[in-house]
Amino acid sequence: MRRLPLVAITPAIVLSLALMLGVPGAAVAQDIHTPEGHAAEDHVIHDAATEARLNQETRQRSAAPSQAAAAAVAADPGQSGQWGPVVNWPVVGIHVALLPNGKVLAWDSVGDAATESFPDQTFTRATVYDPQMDSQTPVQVNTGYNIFCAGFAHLFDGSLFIAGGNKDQQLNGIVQTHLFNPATNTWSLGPNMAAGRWYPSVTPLTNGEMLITEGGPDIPEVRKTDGTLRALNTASLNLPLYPWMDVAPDGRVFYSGPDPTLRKLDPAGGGSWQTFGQRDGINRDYGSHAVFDVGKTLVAGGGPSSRDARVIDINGATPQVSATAPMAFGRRQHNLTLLADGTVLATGGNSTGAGLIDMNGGVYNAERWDPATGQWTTLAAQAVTRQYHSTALLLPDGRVLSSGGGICGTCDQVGYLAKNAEIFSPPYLFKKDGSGQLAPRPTITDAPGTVGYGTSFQITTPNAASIQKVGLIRLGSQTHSVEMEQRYIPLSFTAGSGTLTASVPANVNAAVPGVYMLFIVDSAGVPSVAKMVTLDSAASPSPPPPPPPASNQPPTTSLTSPSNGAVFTSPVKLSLAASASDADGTVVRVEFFNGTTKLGEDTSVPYTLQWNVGAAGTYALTARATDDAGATTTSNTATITVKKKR
Ligand SMILES: [Cu+2]
Repeated sequence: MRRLPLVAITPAIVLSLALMLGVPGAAVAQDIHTPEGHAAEDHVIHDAATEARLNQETRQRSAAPSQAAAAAVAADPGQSGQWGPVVNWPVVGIHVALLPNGKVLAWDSVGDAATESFPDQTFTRATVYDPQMDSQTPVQVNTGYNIFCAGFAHLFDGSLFIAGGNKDQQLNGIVQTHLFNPATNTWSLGPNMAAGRWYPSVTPLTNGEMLITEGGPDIPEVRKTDGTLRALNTASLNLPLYPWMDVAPDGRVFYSGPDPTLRKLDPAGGGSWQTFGQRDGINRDYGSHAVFDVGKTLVAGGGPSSRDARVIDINGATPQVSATAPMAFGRRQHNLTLLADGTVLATGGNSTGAGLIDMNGGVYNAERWDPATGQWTTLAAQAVTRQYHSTALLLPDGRVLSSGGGICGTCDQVGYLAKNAEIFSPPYLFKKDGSGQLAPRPTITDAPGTVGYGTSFQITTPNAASIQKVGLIRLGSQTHSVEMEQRYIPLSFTAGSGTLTASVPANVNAAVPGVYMLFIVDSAGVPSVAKMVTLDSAASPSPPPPPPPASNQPPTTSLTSPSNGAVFTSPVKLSLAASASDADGTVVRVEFFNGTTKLGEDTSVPYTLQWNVGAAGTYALTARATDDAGATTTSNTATITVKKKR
């Protein structure tokens, strides 16, 4: 075995070495960090019969390691959870989004064989899966485009906005944007982007706009609420494919990875970036992230199949990164998914650093991270290895849909295709008495369909007295290990008789407006089935009137010379002097008066004036100061007498 020289080895170098040296069972031929390398990696041509064989082969080759992994954890589903059967699907679950009706929209590309083997790229295979009926409804994209490798997230009304896709057999990006209407299961085209995008991220913004980042041109674009696009011309920045972008409590968009440099994008106007420090020393290429609380992100795995996990807190001015327990397994090509109780589930991936797929390195056990303890718990093993092009999505009933995998050159070289899905029931759904029976669940009898920010709302439930947690989870949109929008919002609440009164955060950035799943969790840790609730800023109480502009304080001034009552003999050259200051600004001038007659002025300290007095008489002298806001103050009066020379 060759030893590496003892030099400083960065994670990036480790990863590169892993890619160069390869790992048994893993075929890695391309640098998948670049769009070109990725396209080359995906380039494979084979027929439907081969695909069917691969699908079977993957299941067969997963069987033994899956069983070994299952044997390593308690069989009691109350401790380890439970995986449902593997069910064949009409598409590979490469892109999945939960719809407001509780169904799942999923799509892949143009066929079972590799995308680039098909000259016809004018459609996309897509399905709406109903987890309650376990049924599929074909919803093929019929706009004339393939939305393979697009970015997507929900608009305020729960419909889906999709940016980019696959243009041709060379795997170029498309300029088209799409909309999916879940009420009618129909697709439509939106405006064209400035250039084609393939592997972009889409991020819902607080004001209803949708941010489109990377996957092609470095200038982000924003879908405005009127449906047209604007470019962030002053925010051009090269970032990795499918960047991890989530709205921060301050309204900017936080970039948490996959590369280690933390950043924020202000999408207002032409856009601007702020760069912070490094998250950690790991380039978390094909790692995953989850926004598990307001302004708090968990990142885990990625790069060389790291076990490492970190928490990033962006509630302050500067991101604070803290360590948390590492996963039990190193993972890459896995998925992090929020669970109904605000914990985080890790599923799938490989532990050997393989770029896309290692049939001998699959991680079959799920793991659950609890933010309250910072610890991971190893859970039951799924039946099929799920690595590149696999996804995981929280369902409204608290289970997790784990689907997809395959469709790439390396995948075919090693016999990997997972055109199927399996559903995980987390331990919270089972009794803790070892019986393996489902636990009784708290129920939401009623809750409003729309709530505003900074308001309270009533949740009707017969379980009010036992509820320990109330939270909102935004509908998920996941592909390529990247969750584009899911986030957990804990709600404070009080329990009454048969009702809970829950409070929605006042900060609209904490929970971007749109459709959320409302979960209540009882004292046994069992979650309800979710009720869909729309967070609507327009339904919020009218904001308090803006504070009046800070009122200007007038300057102060005092006539210091001559003194009151002074007597002079004419002719005399009088020296007038005044002091003046302004607490909230500057003094711009001091004028000197005899009665109402201005004698002259001075604009700088010391404020003085020479005044030649010829005529005898009594004079009432004042100074008047003016500040930078135009306010004036008149000084004390010095009454002086000038006598005639005898
Ligand atoms: Cu891909």
